Amino acid sequence: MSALSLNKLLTSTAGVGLMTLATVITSGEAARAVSFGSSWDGPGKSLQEQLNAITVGGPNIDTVNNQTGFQLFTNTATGSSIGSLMFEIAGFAPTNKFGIYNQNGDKALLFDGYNDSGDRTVVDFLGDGSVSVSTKGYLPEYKGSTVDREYANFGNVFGYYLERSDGTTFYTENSRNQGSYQQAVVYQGNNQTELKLAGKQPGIFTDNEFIIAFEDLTRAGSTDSDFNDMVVMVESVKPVPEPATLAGLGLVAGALGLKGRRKASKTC
Ligand SMILES: [Ca+2]
Ligand SMILES: [Ca+2]
Ligand SMILES: [Ca+2]
Repeated sequence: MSALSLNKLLTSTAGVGLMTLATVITSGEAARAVSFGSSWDGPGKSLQEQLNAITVGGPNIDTVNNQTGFQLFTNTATGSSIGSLMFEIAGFAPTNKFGIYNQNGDKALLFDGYNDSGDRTVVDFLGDGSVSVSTKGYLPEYKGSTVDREYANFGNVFGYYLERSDGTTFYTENSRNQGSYQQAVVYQGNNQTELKLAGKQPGIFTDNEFIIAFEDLTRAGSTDSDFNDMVVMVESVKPVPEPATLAGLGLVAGALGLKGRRKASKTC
């Protein structure tokens, strides 16, 4: 193959990769804008109003324009992530469960139905592939009590889920939801807004922290789309592209890598 045709091939390969990436990013952009309905919980209970109510400094979080579209995460260097249950404004609050799931659909429970505002969980992503969860309750009847759970062969690429008592489960990955509807909105810390979470000291919402806000009614049925039904802040996690995006990035990286090597060899 001549240098010219190889160059053409590499350029077109890079082009395909970039096009794939562009397509994925475009679909991600489209998926991120969820429109809120009028909450059935009454006045002052919308996600925007509830976040405003705990904002003690800096700009308010904009629940519409600050949506990230993040769906999957992995751990950061500590190998451990803390989650704080911010609030649940839902009829199902006493029974809704919250946790992480992996790509096989295996679940690890972080907050049980009885957990409430102010409770916290720690997830350790262990070197043997298991995860260890330790959840502490702060309601008077649970004060000081910690529940530990272990999950083998879990891995460290995960999304967040909300599971109702009837077994209906909603995922941060839209593709896993009934009708592929978006059931969670995700916000990343901006290093400016100061929040006061239930039962905690106030602090800056840093870019290492994320708010995961779930809607517990499916859009296939009757729903208020208020996304205030289970709201949890997590930290020490990093968003990862979805599998489709990973494939696109692989194509791009491969094509660019080949181009880079070709250029390097030409220089010497
Ligand atoms: Ca609600
Ligand atoms: Ca609860
Ligand atoms: Ca709702």
